[in-house]
Amino acid sequence: MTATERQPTATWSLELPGGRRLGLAAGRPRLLGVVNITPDSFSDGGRWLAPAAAIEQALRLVEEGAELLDLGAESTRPGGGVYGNGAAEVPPEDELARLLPVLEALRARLEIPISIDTRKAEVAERCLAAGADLINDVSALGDPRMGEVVAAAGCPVVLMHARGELATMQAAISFRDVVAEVAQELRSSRDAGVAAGIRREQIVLDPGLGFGKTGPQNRRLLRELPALAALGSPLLIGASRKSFLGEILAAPPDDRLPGSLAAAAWAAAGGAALLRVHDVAETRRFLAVWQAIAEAEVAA
Ligand code: HH2
Repeated sequence: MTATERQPTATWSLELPGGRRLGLAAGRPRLLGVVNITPDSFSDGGRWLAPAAAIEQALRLVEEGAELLDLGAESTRPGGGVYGNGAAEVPPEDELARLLPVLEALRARLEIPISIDTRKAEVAERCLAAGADLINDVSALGDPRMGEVVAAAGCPVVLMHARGELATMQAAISFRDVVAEVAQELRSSRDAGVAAGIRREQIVLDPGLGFGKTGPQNRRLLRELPALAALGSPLLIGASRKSFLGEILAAPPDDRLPGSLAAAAWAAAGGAALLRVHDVAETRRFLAVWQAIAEAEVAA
């Protein structure tokens, strides 16, 4: 094998509710379009809070090439760093009041998988009953009932790495070897999911860029993603518009696209299977060229 030859690609087939399937491949990431139905998300808080605005934004992202949608109704921007005290906690009934009208309208119109970005088992359960396909849990089963809810639905789940509480996690960051420790803690989260009755093949792992990590630690995780890909589960990467890109570019969240694209390239090269992005059209076009170059030797 020459230095430029590609390794065989790892693939997965996740089972969605209703017997549908979601095929994933390492290094050929599918795009998960972010719809923040929140007043306070770090990059677009308040823009899509009204159901009609959120629905329109979701349909636009699908038009632009999103292959999945990620609906969230509670900002998770961490406290203790650039975001001050971090996001306010949202009671489950408020989270559901924001999510359900949008989810129901989109479910009636779209076939593509819809993920719910929530840390609460009650919210996950109600949304799965209303037609959601998978759960994106940034607390990796922090709610003691989440494992049971996901296992009962049989749906896929994203388990994201984070340490400590959202409100303070940027304040006391301490890793000796961020890549090794995140890998070890993701493995433990996956084991906990399996112990709760979730099938291992339904678990997606995410290093949680920006969650309790410094800029250099986020960058190291991206550069050394193959070490996390070696865990054998599909990887989701959420780097889009994050402050570790902004601190290099000296740019506000809506002016970080070049950084988001650089991160997307590293994520794809490192074996990501899913990218969570705000700028779907641009990322789609960027990755089309990146992919064509990456696979040139196969076609030429
Ligand atoms: N990042 C955010 C939210 N959810 N989920 C996963 N799996 N991975 C991530 O990196 C991730 C995530 C933060 O981004 P955003 O939703 O745009 O902002 P906010 O949390 O302020 O709503």
